[in-house]
Amino acid sequence: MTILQPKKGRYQLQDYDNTKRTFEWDMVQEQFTWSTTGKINAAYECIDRHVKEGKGLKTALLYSDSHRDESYTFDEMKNATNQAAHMFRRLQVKKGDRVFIFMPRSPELYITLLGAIKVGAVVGPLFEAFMKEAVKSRLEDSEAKVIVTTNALLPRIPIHELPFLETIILIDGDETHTPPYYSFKKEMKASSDDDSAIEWMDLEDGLILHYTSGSTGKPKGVYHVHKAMVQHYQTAKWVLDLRDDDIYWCTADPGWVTGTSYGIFGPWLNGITNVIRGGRFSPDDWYKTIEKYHVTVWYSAPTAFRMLMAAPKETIEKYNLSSLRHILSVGEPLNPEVVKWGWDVFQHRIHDTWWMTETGAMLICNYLSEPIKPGSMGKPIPGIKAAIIDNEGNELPSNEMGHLAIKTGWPSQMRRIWNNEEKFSEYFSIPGWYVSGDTAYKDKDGYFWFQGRNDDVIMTAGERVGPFEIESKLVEHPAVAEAGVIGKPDDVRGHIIKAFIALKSGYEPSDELKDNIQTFIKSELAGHASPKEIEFKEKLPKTRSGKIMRRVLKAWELNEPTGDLSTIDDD
Ligand code: 6R9
Repeated sequence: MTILQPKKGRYQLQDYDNTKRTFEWDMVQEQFTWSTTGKINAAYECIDRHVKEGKGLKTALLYSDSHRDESYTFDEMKNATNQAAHMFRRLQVKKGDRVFIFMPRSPELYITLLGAIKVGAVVGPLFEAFMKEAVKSRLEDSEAKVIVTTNALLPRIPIHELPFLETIILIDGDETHTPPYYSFKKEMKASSDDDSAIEWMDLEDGLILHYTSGSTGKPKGVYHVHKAMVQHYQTAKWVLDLRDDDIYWCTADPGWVTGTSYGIFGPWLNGITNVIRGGRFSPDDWYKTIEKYHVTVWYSAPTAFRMLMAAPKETIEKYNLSSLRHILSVGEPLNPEVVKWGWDVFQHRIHDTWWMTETGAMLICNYLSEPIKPGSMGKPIPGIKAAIIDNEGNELPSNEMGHLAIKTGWPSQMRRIWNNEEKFSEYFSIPGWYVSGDTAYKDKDGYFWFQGRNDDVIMTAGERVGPFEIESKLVEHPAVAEAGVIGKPDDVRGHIIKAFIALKSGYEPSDELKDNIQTFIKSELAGHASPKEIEFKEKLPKTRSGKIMRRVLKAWELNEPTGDLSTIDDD
């Protein structure tokens, strides 16, 4: 596919090259309270700051699910988060305590999360789908003191096995509860909405603890500090291109880092109207949401785009999606086929962004003002240096595959892995660099191309093959909805390529179809890249954030234990 040129217009990052030359992070910090008081609170900067600046009546949150349809102004959010802060204070929450939030998306999730940050707690958001063992291991590891949850999820919290857990706040609790259980409604009613509960923090004080999506093994508690907001704020401007009148929708759940960095901090630090849609994905529901709220900026993930792409053509034709002006993607490689689809159906480029739970915010991105090479993650944001390095830390020439690494010291870089100093230091084993664990190359124009997680790269008959390239080609085949590719050990070739494929509706597995797909890859990509084996599956194992778990495909193949499956999306 050819390069997609930018549309003419004025964007928040108008001159990439010049900004890259002149920008420094300290310039951003200066506009928050930090510059006058030396202290900060990310929740205050998200909400209260805008009220103080006269935007109290602006809509902050547009929430809906199948039962509720509500909207909150910045004024209302300020009062509600202050009340939540007073509630936490009364329940003895102190600066640095871990407060976990375990519930489906709802306004209360956002209110309690920000309220806990207001009193200086380190918040830990958990996907509602986690079962008992997953919940337990995270609460245990973090020594959580408080959990906010719902009656329905309560059976999954083994309270008696968690000595540190002192307080359980039930969103749908009632007057009859006795400690350690508290009713959210009752406690909120008893709380003042003044701002005296706000704890003023240092830039390096704890903000959030995200247990990673686990696409590579046991979940780790990635610890971020308040200073991360500097990068959330700035990338939301440059990359999401947010402006005052935007209606912004990030489809991610706060249980995943995208759902906090860009579902909470990025938009609200910029005072933007934020759409939250509860419930599960369906193409109709998603298009309806864009139409209903006149969404202008939409941040989602390849897995969702692929599902929308697989829906019948008539689905999209029912809706008016003309409000959209900017579409972005994160979480997995964005197949060129998906970019092409986006261009055809929305007349917009889909902008890929690359980052990780550990990096806290976007690092390599495509921008409205820059050309896009479909299949590439784009170029580093101003203020960070990304490179492809070898095992010794030498930078590799363009087009050579190696470790994707970042020069250390960006604002939203993780500061610790909770309780795991050793794991933390593994990321920094090459002095001066953060080593991401992803393999990539950089082309002569400075664009980065994702090749795979380090352990996903396949060596077959002496050739190094990135699974992503083959998967992208596979999904171009008319019968293929999704594909996951692994290397299967082989005595002769080292590894052979095996593809797991979910078919689009209307197609049935058959040997002819296998042949046809293999021939397709041979003629379109390369003989050595064609999967020697193909297995059809109803669906592929994916994390809740939509990443294909190649680790699980490998374990299936080798009849090995699949390891930690707490983050698998199995409904
Ligand atoms: C934000 C997030 C991080 C891993 C990362 C990489 C993969 C993310 C990507 C991408 C290709 C992109 N990843 N964005 N791969 N292109 N644009 O996803 O965080 O859940 O921690 O995952 O996801 O492998 O290392 P997290």
